[in-house]
Amino acid sequence: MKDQLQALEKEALQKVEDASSLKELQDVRVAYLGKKGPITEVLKGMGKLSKEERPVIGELANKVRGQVAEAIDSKKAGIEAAELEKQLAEETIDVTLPGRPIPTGGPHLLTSIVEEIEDLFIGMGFEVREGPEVETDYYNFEALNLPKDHPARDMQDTFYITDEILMRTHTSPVQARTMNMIKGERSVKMICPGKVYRRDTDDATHSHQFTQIEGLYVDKNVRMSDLKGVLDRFAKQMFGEDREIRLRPSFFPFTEPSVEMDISCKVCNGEGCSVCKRTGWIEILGAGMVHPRVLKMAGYDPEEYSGFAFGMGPDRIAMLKYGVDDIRHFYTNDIRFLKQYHQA
Ligand code: 2NL
Repeated sequence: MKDQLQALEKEALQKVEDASSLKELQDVRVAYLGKKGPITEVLKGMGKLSKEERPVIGELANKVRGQVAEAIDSKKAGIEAAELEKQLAEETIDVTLPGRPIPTGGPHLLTSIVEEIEDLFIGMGFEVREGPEVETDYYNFEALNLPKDHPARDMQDTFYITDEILMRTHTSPVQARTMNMIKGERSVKMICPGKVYRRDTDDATHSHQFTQIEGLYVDKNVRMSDLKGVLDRFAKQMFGEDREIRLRPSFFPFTEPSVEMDISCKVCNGEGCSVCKRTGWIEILGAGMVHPRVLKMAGYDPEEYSGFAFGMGPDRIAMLKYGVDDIRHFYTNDIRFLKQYHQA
């Protein structure tokens, strides 16, 4: 029995030695020290032993049990330490590796253009004002000399919320509201950028939602030559000091007289090319002297005050300045398009 126990001890210690994982070690523990293990089996046969032998074998069995348990515990600690080492080694962070780039955004091309135009007019003493995109029929049309039956309303069909409330078709209502607020008590010199809406079918040059910047200067003795001077400065600063402007007669219900402004073509310098459709000129904006009826509705005495106004589309200006061939690029948010215009 003694030999049996000693052989078991040797065998168990060897298995502990060979175990290479916590699972294998646990299997050894169950196999040798468990209730159905061989040591327990040996002890069951103790009844056949003599009185003198019993304590000797009992002691030996407990000693073997203790040795094996101890070997298992120390091996377990060893395996655990090794596993921790391995895990730490695997999870080592190399702090000298380059960081992953964090993608950063930038202003949208239209935002940049609008801000550039704002800065330019602020430099000439204009203030920037914004107003609601959901407007009343009164401020969007009536106050701008577009009464309910006016044929020019057809060109500015829009999205109606109710019969009297609509998505604004231009930013002029912001100017009408501002004049109304001041009630003819002092001059107004402002620009108003913002989103506007038209009931249009989207294509390369039309969008049901686009941007507009309008300008207004109302004071005593404002003349057409003031308009021409301001627009000339704008054109040169925006498109290059070597640009020329030209005013052609036009019509808007809210200005009289009305003009359309062209700039000399930058591509061919006025010679005529495909960009300017062989005319040497490119249309940039519409303008005119504020219609006396518009001044009067806003609370100004047209005998005392006069003013000029203009309106332009930053979408079109951005397309011309950067050679963008489809207005929809501004609104489909394809990152490959937008990224080209991120300034450093
Ligand atoms: C264009 C033409 C224009 C105006 C807008 C205006 C505003 C008030 C009074 C008088 Cl409150 N006029 N705005 C005047 C002339 C032309 O826009 O082609 N825009 C894209």
